[in-house]
Amino acid sequence: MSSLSCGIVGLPNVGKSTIFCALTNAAVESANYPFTTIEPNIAIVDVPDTRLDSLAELLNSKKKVPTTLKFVDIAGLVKGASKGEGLGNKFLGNIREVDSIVHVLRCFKGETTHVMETIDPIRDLDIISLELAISDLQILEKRIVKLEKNKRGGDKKAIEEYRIVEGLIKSINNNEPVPLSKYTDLEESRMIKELNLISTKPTIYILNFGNESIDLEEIKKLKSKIEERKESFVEIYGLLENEIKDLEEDEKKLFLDDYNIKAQGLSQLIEKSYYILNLITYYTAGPEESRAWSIGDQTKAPSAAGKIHTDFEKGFIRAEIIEFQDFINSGSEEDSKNKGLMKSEGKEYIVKDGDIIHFRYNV
Ligand SMILES: Nc1nc2c(ncn2[C@@H]2O[C@H](COP(=O)(O)OP(=O)(O)O)[C@@H](O)[C@H]2O)c(=O)[nH]1
Ligand SMILES: [Mg+2]
Repeated sequence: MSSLSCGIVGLPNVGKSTIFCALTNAAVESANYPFTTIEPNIAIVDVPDTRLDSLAELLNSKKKVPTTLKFVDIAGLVKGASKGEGLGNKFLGNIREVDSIVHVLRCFKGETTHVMETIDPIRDLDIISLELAISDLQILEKRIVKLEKNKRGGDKKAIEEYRIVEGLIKSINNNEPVPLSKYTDLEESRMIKELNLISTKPTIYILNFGNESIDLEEIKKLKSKIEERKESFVEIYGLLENEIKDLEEDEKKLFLDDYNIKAQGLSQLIEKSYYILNLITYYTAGPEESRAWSIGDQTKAPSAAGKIHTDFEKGFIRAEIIEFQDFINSGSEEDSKNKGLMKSEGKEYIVKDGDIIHFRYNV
């Protein structure tokens, strides 16, 4: 099973690797994957899921398998990366391969040097966004030259794609978010997907605080800038969370209370990263194993079944579904069934977040 990936990006010395390290070694590390740190810079972490916890507890499941996300610690980009500065092209290539972007902004002060000398996360955000945008523009401009030729030959597809690429160039040039919702047509969204643009990947920002951080006024400005971009952020004390990762839960809590930090940023980061990927979760549940499966929003039952095994999709007959709350209230599959709370759905059924599913198939 492959997990979707989140690439951690930002300038050098903003705390990316510290956050990555806290992620890989924290309690959230996936117990179901023996080598969670596949390569030094790739880690698979469990997505916290209270619904799965309840199911596994109710059914006394021997095994509990949450969904996972892959985090990739991408080396720091610098100003001029899109022109190849500081191995920029290689790192930009790595960013092109991930499904979403986690952009770390340094809000902590301290002795660690900063490539731009001063601590200014708004400036940093602009520097990185600009490099990412230029890198996308380079791809789009190459593409448009090619399309121009095919367009002259009267190729209908080329004419259509030309129109899309032109629109994308315009939005990126204007420093606007790419209006993905405008391209609802299946063919349009396929064309856009194939371009693999960084600008079309969902982004989440990490405001990385420390013992000493930038002042409240600046934090406020930064937050509203991110909100203007219609993107979201998580506040993290990266170094601190990395230091307390091995403590017991109650010790951790004491520590965080001491610093007056409410929730742990790391778990928030994982939850939000999952959310922005537009994923929903369905469950299979039983005494042997309770398991969470992630699928895209609007996925039909056979394709959801295919996540478990290709045979489930090929031989799909029907899906027997109990909604999460009904299952919990009834206490078991049997009791839900007896109360008439189990629905039988066919090939056209669109799986909903929280469905507990038993697939019937035939091979
Ligand atoms: N004072 C302080 N130092 C930090 C914090 N986070 C990271 N650092 C230090 O900054 C340096 C660079 O951190 P690192 O995570 O390697 O940054 P990266 O280059 O973005 O991967 C290291 O020496 C860290 O110990 C923080 O919150 N506060
Ligand atoms: Mg690093």
